[in-house]
Amino acid sequence: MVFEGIKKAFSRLTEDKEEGRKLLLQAGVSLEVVQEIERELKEKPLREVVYERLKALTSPPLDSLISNKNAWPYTIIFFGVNGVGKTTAVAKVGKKLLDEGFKPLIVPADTYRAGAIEQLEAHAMKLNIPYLSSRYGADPASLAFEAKKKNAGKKLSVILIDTAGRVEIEKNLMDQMKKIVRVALPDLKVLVVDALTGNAIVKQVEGYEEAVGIDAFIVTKVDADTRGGVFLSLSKYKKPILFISKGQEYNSLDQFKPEDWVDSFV
Ligand SMILES: Nc1nc2c(ncn2[C@@H]2O[C@H](COP(=O)(O)OP(=O)(O)OP(=O)(O)O)[C@@H](O)[C@H]2O)c(=O)[nH]1
Ligand SMILES: [Mg+2]
Repeated sequence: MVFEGIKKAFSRLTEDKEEGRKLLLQAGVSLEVVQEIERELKEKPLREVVYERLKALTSPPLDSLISNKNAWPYTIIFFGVNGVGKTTAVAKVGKKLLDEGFKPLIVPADTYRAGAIEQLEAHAMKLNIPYLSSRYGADPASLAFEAKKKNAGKKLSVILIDTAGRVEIEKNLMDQMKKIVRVALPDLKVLVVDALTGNAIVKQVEGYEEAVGIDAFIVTKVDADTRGGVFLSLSKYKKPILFISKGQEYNSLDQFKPEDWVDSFV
């Protein structure tokens, strides 16, 4: 993948600052990151600036995070705005864990959107991953609690909690998210973001960070992204990308490797 817009922007930045800046914003790089990059370019060559930013997004592999934990179940919660790919990501991570010998349990804690429970159950059944039975209107925090109780002390167990899509400014829904996190006490809080989002990513990250805190990102729809700005925008937050998702297939979940990506940008 080559991000032409960003490449062009970087090559323009030295000759025509305004034009370069505009192109970076168009490529989905947040204004703050554009300004940070401009400052860094006074000190370091472009390739280094970009590589260091991408490197800051590297995550340890998921299995190492889980293995280091003495007390299972290791609990991962997935949240984010509507339609970004949370439910699909839960299924894909579940499959990865199952393939690696862990014992995932899927928790359909989106008890809000019509069809959400069946959607996740269908994935779980197809993949042979156990799931907690859920019903619409049920309290997501109670579901998470039940899942933890069920798996207390079970070796290699990992609980994957799917949650309803919610925009960071919806106060009631964000309060509910806080409650789920308070009760589930997740080991890993994952904000799922869509690579195509553009500048709205800033509000999403900052809204969720303020409400519940974020440990890592999953970036979805990378297969459909021709701009690449999302990676640079996320680099501001000093949090890792746990996975990138590159399609609808279950095995389209990859580790983010900065060395594979730097040539896409410079
Ligand atoms: N091309 C592409 N499509 C994806 C990817 N991940 C998810 N999708 C698609 O995006 C759509 C939404 O995915 P979901 O997993 O339902 O998203 P969600 O965040 O759970 O949505 P809500 O629960 O409604 O908030 C589906 O059609 C998925 O197949 C990806 O990496 N690439
Ligand atoms: Mg969903």
